[in-house]
Amino acid sequence: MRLRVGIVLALGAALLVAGCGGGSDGGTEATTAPTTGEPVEAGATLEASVGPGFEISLKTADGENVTSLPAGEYTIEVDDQAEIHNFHLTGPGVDEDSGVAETGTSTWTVTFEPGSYHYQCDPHASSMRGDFEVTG
Ligand SMILES: [Cu+2]
Repeated sequence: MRLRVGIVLALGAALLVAGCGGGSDGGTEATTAPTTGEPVEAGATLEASVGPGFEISLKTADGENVTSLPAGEYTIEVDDQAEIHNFHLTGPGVDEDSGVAETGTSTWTVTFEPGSYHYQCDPHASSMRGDFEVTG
């Protein structure tokens, strides 16, 4: 028993030393990955959501808020969860609106060109809004 504990401690000490060595050469696994998620590629499916509360969002499949995208064609799955809100997406070549009174899901196919895009709920545009950039 005593011997076994000694071996475990020795192993632990060896791992600690190895861990320190890795860190000092700027190690690979120890580095904390940035939390920006995978880069989105053209052709991806995005998820637009509005309601049921005063919430609106456009997210990637990974659940990250969309802030910039490469130009190209995208599929947007829209989930409009309230009769008092709409999801209205505008920008170069795009003007899609889920309708305030309408609810439910729909799928849009859009082509984003380089420039600034904006989405909002029209009745609550001062607070329910978002923007993203499309790069060439
Ligand atoms: Cu609204």
